[in-house]
Amino acid sequence: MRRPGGLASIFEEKMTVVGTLRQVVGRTLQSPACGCWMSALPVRFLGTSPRQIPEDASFHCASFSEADQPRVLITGGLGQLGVGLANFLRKRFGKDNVILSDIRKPPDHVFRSGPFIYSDILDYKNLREIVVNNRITWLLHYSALLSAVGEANVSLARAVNITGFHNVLDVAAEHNLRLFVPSTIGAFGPTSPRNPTPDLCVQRPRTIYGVSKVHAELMGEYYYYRYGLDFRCLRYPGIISADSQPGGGTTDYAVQIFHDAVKNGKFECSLKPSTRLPMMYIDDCLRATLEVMEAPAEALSLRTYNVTAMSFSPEELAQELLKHVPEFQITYNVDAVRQAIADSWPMNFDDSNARKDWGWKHDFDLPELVTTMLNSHGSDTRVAQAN
Ligand code: AKB
Repeated sequence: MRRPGGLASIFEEKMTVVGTLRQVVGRTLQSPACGCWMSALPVRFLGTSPRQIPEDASFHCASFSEADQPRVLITGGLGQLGVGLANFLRKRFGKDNVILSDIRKPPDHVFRSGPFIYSDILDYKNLREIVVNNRITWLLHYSALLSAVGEANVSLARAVNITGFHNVLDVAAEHNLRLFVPSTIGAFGPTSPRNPTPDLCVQRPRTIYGVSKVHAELMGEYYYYRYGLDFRCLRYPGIISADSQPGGGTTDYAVQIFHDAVKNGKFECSLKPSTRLPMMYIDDCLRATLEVMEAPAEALSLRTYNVTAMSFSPEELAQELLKHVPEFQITYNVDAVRQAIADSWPMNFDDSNARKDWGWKHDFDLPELVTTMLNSHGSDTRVAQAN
């Protein structure tokens, strides 16, 4: 807000801003983690969206007492991971402390399993109202278009993955939330080292999905250094789950193969037999997410970590499946868009920093994954007959 006082005072004000910015930039470049000193700054001059950052805002690392249970909001809750994540977090923090949200109507079992509300991340006021009315302290932001579907609808992917994320980021900063955003192996590209891919290296993805995720990683880290926002981010590999289907990803074949193997005994794969990608079973993914959210701030040397559990190709997965379903057949009908995406992604992911800093350790390797996935497809299947 501008004070009255004519041109002279505007000039004075600008000079103060320039001076303050010089100090801030100096300190930002030197200053490590906490960022609590930011509370002294005239933030109204610094944010790009003054509507979203009040004059008297003070940004601290955590706004809730650590003894309290967090009040959690999950956006994009009806995607592949949201419902499982809500159930997992509810076991830990209590049913009513975890709110699932989406723009779609939830199925009955989801609606009955705990709080569900409408939230549209493209509507800043709607998001803010939810955060305020429900006293949210943790926001886990899962709304996004995935890699293959993003290429088919770039403008929607840009709106949801980038514009929507800006709203989330500003609401999180304004209300001192701990913000989790999933990133992905898709945040790397053909010029990144692919075997293995470390946390810090060249990131030049060639999909709108990847570009939006690099953007989220950088903006989140910027808000952390700049405003002390407690931003935490994991780069997920392909996530494999039995109960929920992914929508429009390049790694989706590794989920679909189980459905088709159990139902029909055969599967047509959209990637070449030797296409190696990092993967993880959903239980490991949910646990990694909670662990990084609960990690003490001083343990985190990074704000964005690679995490992985295993790495395999379609032919290796098919070999493992054959041990349980001897009549299983895989054929290949390569989708050029998905193949080009997969060929630009990491083959193996280096997650040693996550293991060192906050003790990340996966439980499920390839044999364990295949057994668990087949078992969760029920006992009246070909799998049971094969066993
Ligand atoms: C996709 O394939 O797009 C996602 C991912 C690896 O981020 N599953």
